[in-house]
Amino acid sequence: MPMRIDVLTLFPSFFTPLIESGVTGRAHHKSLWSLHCWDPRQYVRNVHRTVDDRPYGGGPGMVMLAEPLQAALKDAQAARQADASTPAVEPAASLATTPVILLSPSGERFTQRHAHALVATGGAIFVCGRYEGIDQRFIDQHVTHEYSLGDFVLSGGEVAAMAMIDSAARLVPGALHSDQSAAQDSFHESNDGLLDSPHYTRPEDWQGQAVPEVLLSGNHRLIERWRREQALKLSWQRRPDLIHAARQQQRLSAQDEAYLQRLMSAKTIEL
Ligand code: 9D3
Repeated sequence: MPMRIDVLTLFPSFFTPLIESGVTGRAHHKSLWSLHCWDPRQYVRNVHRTVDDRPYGGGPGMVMLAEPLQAALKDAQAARQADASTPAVEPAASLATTPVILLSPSGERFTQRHAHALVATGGAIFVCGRYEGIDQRFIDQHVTHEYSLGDFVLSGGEVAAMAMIDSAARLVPGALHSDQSAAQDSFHESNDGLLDSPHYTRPEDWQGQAVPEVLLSGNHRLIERWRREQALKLSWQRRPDLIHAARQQQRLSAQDEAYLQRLMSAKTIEL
């Protein structure tokens, strides 16, 4: 199922790297997904092409007008509808079920689970805010989901939208060279939601630093166990929440628990 992404943005040029470069660029070239940007400014008739105005009630900054955003949204929805009624595209990408996602610092934190959901729905329409924000009435009328990248301040929604689109586009079937790469990622289900273990390549000795011996052993069971323990150790050190989540989902074996026990009782973390 080809995924279709539509973006409402005052800065369409931000998004070109996604379709030109890297994994997402190659997948786009293979028509595994498509990207369509809609600039609200193009829907304003006055000479200044005004897309913002001063906030009612006063205060700093400007607020994006509802009307140009709605006009852009209508065209995006109509284009998706036309796309969905061509035989090549699955009906799953239809208007009624298409999420309208607002990028917002007040939104729910975006995770790998949301990236998978984006692929499953056949894409979404992203709404990027600039200035202090968007007229709440547009949000109330049209937005179905609000997502944030995390607790830091961006200049607008574009960079957040790019991150989310990137995370979804690389999951589209056929986008990655091997299905194993996605499966070994941090946060992916088959890594039980743990952080990734460290990676090494040539040379065997780099500036006096050796590659861990086990990786040169050729013993694949031993290597697998070492990587699992590295993932457990790193997650325990940096993201104990991921250990707790994996335990709650019963994704930690008796062997994993024994290793974690040794970690917690060790005076140093050389294990
Ligand atoms: C003064 C209050 N600010 C809210 C924290 C105003 C404000 C800051 C930044 C309003 C909008 C923005 C622009 N940010 C986004 O549009 C945004 C965002 C972000 O800033 N951080 C993390 N995720 C996201 S998703 C969209």
